[in-house]
Order: sequence, then C-alpha cells, then structure tokens
Amino acid sequence: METRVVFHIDFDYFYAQCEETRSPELKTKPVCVCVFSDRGGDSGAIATANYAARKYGVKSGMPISFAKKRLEGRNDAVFLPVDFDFYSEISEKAMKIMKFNADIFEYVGRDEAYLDVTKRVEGDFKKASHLAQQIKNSIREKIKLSCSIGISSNKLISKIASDYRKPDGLTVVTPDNMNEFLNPLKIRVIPGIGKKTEERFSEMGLETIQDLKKLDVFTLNKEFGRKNGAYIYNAVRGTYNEPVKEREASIQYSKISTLKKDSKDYQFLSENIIDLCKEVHGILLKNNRMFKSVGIHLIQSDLSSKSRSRMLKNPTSSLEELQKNADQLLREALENQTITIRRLGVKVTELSEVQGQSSITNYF
Ligand code: DCP
Ligand code: CA
Ligand code: CA
Repeated sequence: METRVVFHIDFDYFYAQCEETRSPELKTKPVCVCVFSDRGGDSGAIATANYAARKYGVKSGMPISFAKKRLEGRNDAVFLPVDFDFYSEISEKAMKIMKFNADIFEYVGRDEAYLDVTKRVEGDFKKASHLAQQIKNSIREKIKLSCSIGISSNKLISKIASDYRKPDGLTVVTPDNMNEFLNPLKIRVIPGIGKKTEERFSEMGLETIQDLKKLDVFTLNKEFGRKNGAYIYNAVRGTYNEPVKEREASIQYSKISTLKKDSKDYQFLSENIIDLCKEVHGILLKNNRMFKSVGIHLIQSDLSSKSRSRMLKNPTSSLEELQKNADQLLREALENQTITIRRLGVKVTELSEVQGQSSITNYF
C-alpha cells in the first residue's frame, strides 16, 4: 500500500481564542468561557480556558465556581458566556481554508479536521510540512487563529501528533521515526483511552506505549473485548489505518431563549416564535444562506422537551416563509398541551449558499 500523508488540524483553546480575536485586550488576561446553567449565579461548567488561565489549573468541564477559586488572585480574570454562533462562523471560515488545501477533507468538529494530502504533496513529508506551515500562516492571517497540526501516515498518529506540542505546534512523524515518536509517550495520549483504562494498565505495571507493545492481541482481547483489544493493539503499532473519509460539517442555525414567564398560551408563544425567527433569519442573511428545513423546540416546565420539524418544497431565505412554518409547527405542537412551556427554540437546517447577485431578491 502506498504511504498516505494525513494531517490532523486542531485549533488551540478554541472558544477562548475566538473570544480573543474580537477583543484583543483579553490576550494578556486569564479567559474562561463558561456554559452557565439555567439556575443562575455561578452554576455551570467551564467549556475551555486560554493558556493564561490554564496555568492556574483551570480545565474544560470544571465547575465555574472551582475556576473562580483557582483564579482568586487574578482580579483581571474574565468569565464569558459561550457564543456558539460566533464560534461556528469562525469555524466555517477556517474549514474553507483547510478544504481548499486537501485532496480529501474530513470534518470532525468545530475545531478540528483531517486532511488527506497524499496526492498534492506526492507522498513527500518535506512538502507536507511546507504545506502545513502555509495552512497555519493562512489561517493566522485571515482569521487570526493559531492551530496545531500533526502529520503522519495515519489519522490516529496525526491526532496524537497535533496534541504533542500545543499551542501553535507542528509535529511531523514520518513512517521511519514513528516508533521512536510513539514509544516514550504515556498510554493516555491514545484517543479513547481514559483514566480508567490507564489505571488498569498502570496496575499491570505498564505506563508507556512501548510497555503496551509487550501485550499480545489475545491478552488485550481478554482484558478489553475484541474490538477495543484490536484497536489498542494496532494503535500502538501505528497500524490502525482508517482512511480519511470525505465529510462536511452539517450546519444548522438556531436560537433558543427562556420565556419571560412559563406559558401555554398560543398567542404569547407565537409572538416569541416570530421574534426568534427574526434572529435566525439575521444569521442566515449574514452567512448568505437559504434553508430547506425548519424546526422548533419546546422545553416544558418539567424540563421534558418536544420538537417538530418540516421539510419545505424548495430552499428559501424568506423571513415570512420561516415565520409561517415555525408558527404552524407551534400550533401543531400545542395541540392537547397540558403543561406550560419554559423555553422555545427555532432552527433551520438543510442550508445552501445563496448564489450570485440574484441573492438580494431572495431576501424579500
Ligand atoms: N469543549 C467543551 N467542553 C469540554 C471540552 C471541550 O465545551 N469538556 C469545547 C470548548 C473547546 C472546544 O470544545 O474550545 C474544543 O475542544 P478541545 O478539546 O480541542 O480543547 P481546546 O481547543 O479548548 O484546547 P486545546 O488547545 O487543548 O485544543
Ligand atoms: Ca482544540
Ligand atoms: Ca479538538
């Protein structure tokens, strides 16, 4: 089999870095991006933090109150609420640059993707390294973001490599130095191996990838089941060879809000739906998109939820069409409604780009 050249690109402290691009004065301060929960106050979790905040031990998933305690001594620390729409917008722009530079492009999430570049670099890791540097420069110039790139002949090692030297890293692992790279690494770096698995290996006296190679596939299968056993066996040998598969982001635009009061009154809810539609429509306009599917989401006072959606005959960017459909869905959803509603959401999916100059006319 020919040697493939695969990039894994991952943005550094993504949500927090997005925040820094629109408020550069944040760069010198500890920045925590928070998912505040409905309950108010400091309840909720840290989505991510910049490196200035990480120095104090702030981590993704940590309760906001813990992070505040860790940063007590820093009165310049900033705690911002997540703004998913803004991060998606930035992500979309960055993904365009990556896609342009790939033979095969696989979207993984808002802040990461795999690129197969074998053809365009003719299987040459030197050329690949230049290409990666160009992509980094281009993303920095156009979007003001830093990312880390791992290069190897398979996705798994590229992912490990992109994480190896963060932030702003570029790590190249040629087939010749693959074992040298992998052997001393902690078992934990293998994607999918969590704390529990790591502890089990540790009890067996195994700490590094080199140690793991002592285990034959039968022992691994017995310990972890056939699928996981085979995965670990191949992962540590660099023979886990999933190809890069063409995959695009499936984007949707949505707005959700908590109502001023819990209610099941159609008139009141309808007014709110109409407003949410205006907001969603604003995002569509800004991104020059048409939609073909409309959905609404109702979160009831007992926190259970209801969704309704429908596909339209043709893509459109009309606000009127959006409001009409969302409102009809609301009527349907409210049939035989017994409990009150607490939050309402509207979303559009099946998005496509509005083409050319004629786009202006589509808005009305
Ligand atoms: N995220 C989240 N909650 C988590 C983990 C992540 O909301 N428990 C979000 C916030 C991150 C984004 O996903 O910015 C990407 O996650 P990463 O794991 O790639 O972490 P970061 O990009 O924040 O940091 P790093 O520089 O380590 O990649
Ligand atoms: Ca990241
Ligand atoms: Ca990531």
